[in-house]
Amino acid sequence: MFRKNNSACLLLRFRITTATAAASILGMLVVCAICTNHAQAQQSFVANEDESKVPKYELPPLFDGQLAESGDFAGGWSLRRKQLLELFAEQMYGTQPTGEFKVTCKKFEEGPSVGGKARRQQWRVTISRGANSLQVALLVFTPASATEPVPTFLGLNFNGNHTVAADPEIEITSAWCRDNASIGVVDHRASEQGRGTSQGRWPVELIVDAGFGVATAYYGELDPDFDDGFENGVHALFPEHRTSAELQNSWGSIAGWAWGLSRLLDGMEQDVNVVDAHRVVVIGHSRLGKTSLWAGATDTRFAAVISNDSGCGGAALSRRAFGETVGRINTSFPHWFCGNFKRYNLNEGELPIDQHQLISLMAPRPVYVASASEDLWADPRGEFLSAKIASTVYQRLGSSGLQLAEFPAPQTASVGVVSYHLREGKHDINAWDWQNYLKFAHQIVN
Ligand code: GTR
Repeated sequence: MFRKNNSACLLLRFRITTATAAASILGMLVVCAICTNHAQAQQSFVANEDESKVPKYELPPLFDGQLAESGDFAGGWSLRRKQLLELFAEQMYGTQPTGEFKVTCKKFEEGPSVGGKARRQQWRVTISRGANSLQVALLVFTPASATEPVPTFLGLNFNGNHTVAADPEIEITSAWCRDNASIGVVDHRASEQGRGTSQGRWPVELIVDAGFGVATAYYGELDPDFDDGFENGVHALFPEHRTSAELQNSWGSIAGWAWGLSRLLDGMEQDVNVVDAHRVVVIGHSRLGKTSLWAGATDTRFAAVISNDSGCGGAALSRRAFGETVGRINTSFPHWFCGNFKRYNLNEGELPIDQHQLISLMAPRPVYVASASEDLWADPRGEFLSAKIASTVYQRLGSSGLQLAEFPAPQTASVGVVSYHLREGKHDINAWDWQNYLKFAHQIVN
């Protein structure tokens, strides 16, 4: 009996050892493959900007034939949506933590702005977990004439709240900023010189004149945008959820910023009573457009979603490999996505998902995908196609899809439940973009 047990034990140990060895060899092979792909992606990357060189590709389906035929599309779609959301979290953006946390919100400043047209409020949003906490300044402008809470745009900014408007009362962030002498950032510290330098991207007057509010926070206060092994920002609140050799599906920075947008929405819901938290449009440009899409997908409290020039990892189809590619983005910004996403460097065809499915996760809420004609790095056509293809889900849910049949000429905007525009010009967000976003946002007002 003893012997038998002993040999069973030995056998078990042998099996475990063999399994462990096999797993580590497999692990090493996977790591090697990732490294090789990584190295290849790094070596002399030349972006394809020639439509005729886009590889042949087949997109993963929005839903299967069974759901298409079923009499209960909405019911089936909610299950399929959950499945897609999980795939995006597992394979691309990384899962968000499940641990408990607390959000509190305290107003620290208020006054008139924009020549008296706007009311400015500054709130300190504190996200805490046990003894640790993180503070983010939320800047809110609402029309001075508003007598009730207003529908509001919420988006993160790149360089600090003080860059959003030339308003001397706006607090200058003390968080880490990317060095940029032209806006007064030296030794990673922002300064007075940056005040108002991003105002072209935040036309506060236009927005409040249209009866909307606009709220923003500096993305670096949620998570500094450099590869720090997820030691700081929101990641530091959940050390058990940090990316490690075992945890390759854990949240990257884009997921961190998106999670932060949800916490700002928590704060707005709880305390910021000048805004209507049921009518918040989440918006973002470029990497922050990728972020607004992931925020809109993971948090259906956002009433509508706008992605401006979000490109690779945002609205653009990864399989087209046009402009910035998966390999390139993972090499330049290894902290943006989860570890698993690196498996798809130079290997987009193996992705179980693609970005048209991300757009479909907004349905039936209004979604706006926008591109700029000279922003080939972000693949305008790939962004358009995502919105166009995702429209099927909107239609099946009884709403309407994108009204444009073909990729349009520059300066064309099609504004509806699924909206798309191609602005003439470069990678940026400007007043023309916002004029269309305001038209779009009117549909959530009534
Ligand atoms: C680029 C990056 C893009 C885009 C952009 C931005 O360097 O390749 O994916 O996100 O930055 O955020 O401005």
